[in-house]
Amino acid sequence: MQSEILRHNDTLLTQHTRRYQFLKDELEHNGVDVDIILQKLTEFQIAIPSWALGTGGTRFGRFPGGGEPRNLEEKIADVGLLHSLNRSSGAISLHIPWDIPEDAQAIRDLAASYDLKFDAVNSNTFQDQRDQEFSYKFGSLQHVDSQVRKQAIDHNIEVIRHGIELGSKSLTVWLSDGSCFPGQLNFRKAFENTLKSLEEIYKTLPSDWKMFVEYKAYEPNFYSMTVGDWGQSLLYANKLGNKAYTLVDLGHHLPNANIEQIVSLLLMEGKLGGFHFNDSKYGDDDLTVGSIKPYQLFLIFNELVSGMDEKGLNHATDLGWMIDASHNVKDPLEDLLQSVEAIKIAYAQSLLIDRKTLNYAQLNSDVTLCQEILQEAYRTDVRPLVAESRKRAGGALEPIKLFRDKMVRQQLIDVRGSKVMATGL
Ligand SMILES: [Mn+2]
Repeated sequence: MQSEILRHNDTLLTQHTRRYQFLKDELEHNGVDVDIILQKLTEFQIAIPSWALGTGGTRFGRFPGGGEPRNLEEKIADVGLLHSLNRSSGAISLHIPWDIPEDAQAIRDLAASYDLKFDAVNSNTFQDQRDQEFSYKFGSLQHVDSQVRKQAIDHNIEVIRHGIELGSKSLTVWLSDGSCFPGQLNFRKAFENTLKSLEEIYKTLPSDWKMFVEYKAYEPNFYSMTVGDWGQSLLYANKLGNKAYTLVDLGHHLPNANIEQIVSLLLMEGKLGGFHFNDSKYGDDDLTVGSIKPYQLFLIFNELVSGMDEKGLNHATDLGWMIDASHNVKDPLEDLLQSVEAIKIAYAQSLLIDRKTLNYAQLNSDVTLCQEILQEAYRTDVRPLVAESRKRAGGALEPIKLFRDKMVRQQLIDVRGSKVMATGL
């Protein structure tokens, strides 16, 4: 692939250089250190979840596009391919039990051969597995029956064990627990049961691990969710201890929630642990990042960068960054390339915000100037900057173009077949 990337970059080099030089001159004229921004862009990696490599499903139907990965090894190969194209997808996030590694060392070696790390491992107590004794129909960690809770706790501990074998450093717990009808659940009891269960899991976390408590406003439960919003997640994270954090998934809020403010306050409290990127129009739509609300994504990155800088955090490594999207109509690999690109664009724009002047404008309650500063950054076409950082890291100037020119999907179909369906949502 490396020689093909070089050839591809050569054919686009003249055009790219012209665009990049124009932007660089503009930015440097405004006092921006372009090399520092390129460096930050290169370091910023976004993990790919193993369940996003197949065509996503809805509860109505699923239309696999062919060439989907048939096993964990092929999922790793797909993420490796993405990473070779964009040099920004250097980690994979596994889901247990869909991706149980049979030979952990072999899987580790395979991932390393693609320059991939293992991001958070994800437990699953939102489905019943064929061989499990008790059902999660009425919840898992919240369940009224202690035997069900114990089964769910043991599963999470097993997930941590798999993660340790792979070199992962965090566990993401997302619970579908809640209720569909008023009166079904004693809210306080459900919270207490969930907290006690999480404590049991937390106790087994290695000292250098983090636990992410992901919230979601609704679905599959439609009356209450036991970890329904950032307030509830923060309650759990605070009670559990300093290895527990809140995880924000962009699709898990009620409509029009001010996610950037949530992010800002969680960072202030030192409790923002990780991030799941996607986009949505109505609910948890799992659409391509930046496809519906790119300005919101930029405003979120504004708060992320501002909050991380205030705390002296490393943008690339101190929080967990992952895509969590998977839908029905696009080639999943092209979709992921678009998502990563959208994230990098929003990140680059947020690095261009004139924070000194913004601070001055805020202190003077100069509302107009505040908006001008934000939109000056947002309306800068930073694509040549993102492409330049990718080129310097050995990636392709236009990953999707190369993916198509090389007919990668057809090659995958030739090897894997047209009727395969990857495990996933
Ligand atoms: Mn998520």
